[in-house]
Amino acid sequence: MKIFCIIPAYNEEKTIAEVIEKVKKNVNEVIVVNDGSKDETKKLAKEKGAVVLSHIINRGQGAALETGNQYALNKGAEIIVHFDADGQFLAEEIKDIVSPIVRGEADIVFGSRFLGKKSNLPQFKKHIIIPLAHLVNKIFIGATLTDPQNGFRAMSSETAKKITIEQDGMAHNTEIISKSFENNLKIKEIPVTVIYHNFGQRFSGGLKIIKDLILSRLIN
Ligand SMILES: Nc1nc2c(ncn2[C@@H]2O[C@H](COP(=O)(O)OP(=O)(O)OP(=O)(O)O)[C@@H](O)[C@H]2O)c(=O)[nH]1
Ligand SMILES: [Mg+2]
Repeated sequence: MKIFCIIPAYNEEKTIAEVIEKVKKNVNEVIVVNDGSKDETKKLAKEKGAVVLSHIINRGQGAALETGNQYALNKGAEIIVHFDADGQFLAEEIKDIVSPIVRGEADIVFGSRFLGKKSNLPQFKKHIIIPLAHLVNKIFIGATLTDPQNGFRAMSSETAKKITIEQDGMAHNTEIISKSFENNLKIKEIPVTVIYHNFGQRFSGGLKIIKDLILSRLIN
C-alpha cells in the first residue's frame, strides 16, 4: 500500500536529516511540513530527498499535520503516518503502526508509551501533562486512550478524509481522538517507544500543551 509519512518540523535542524534517512526506508513518501523554521530545517530536508511543504509563518503542529494530510490525499496516499521530527520515535516501528490498517483491523492506530515498551518520560510530563490530558479527554470526549499526547499515529486515507484537523496547536491530539470516536472508527493502540534525549528543556512546551488543551475546549 502507498504509505506517506508526514513529519511536522519546527526548528529541527539537529535531527531532521537523520529522521528522514531512517523513515524513508519504511514508507513510500516522506513529507516534511516546515512550519516557519528559522534554522536549516528546510534545506536539510530537501537535501535528504523529502518533499518539503512550507508555512511562511509558524502555525503550529496541528496546522502542519493538516497541510500534510491534504497533500498526501491529493497525491493518492492510502495510509498516512504522523511522525515527529525530533528523533524521539523509532522508524522501524512504522511497520507495526500501519499493520492493523493493512490487515483491515483498524481505521486509525495510535502509538502508546504506556503499553509495555519502555519510555524514559520526564516526571513533569508523566505526572502533570499526561494525567491532565486524560482528564480533559474524559470530561469532553467521555473517553480517553492510554497515551493521549502521542504524536505517532497512522490512519487510512478514508480516515484522513473524515478527520479535518482544525486545532492548529497542540490540542490536535485531543481533537483527532475525539473525531475518531465521533466517526465510530475502528481504533487501535499499539505500544511504541519514545526516547527523551534532552530532559528539562521541554517544560515550556508542556505548559503550551496544557494551555492549548484547555483553551480549545473552552472555545468549542
Ligand atoms: N510544524 C510544526 N511542528 C511543530 C511545532 N512545534 C513542535 N513541532 C513538531 O512536533 C513534534 C513534536 O514536538 P515536541 O515539542 O517534541 O512535542 P512532544 O513530543 O509532544 O513533547 P515532548 O514529549 O516534550 O517531546 C516535533 O517534530 C516538532 O518539530 C510547530 O509549531 N509547528
Ligand atoms: Mg517530542
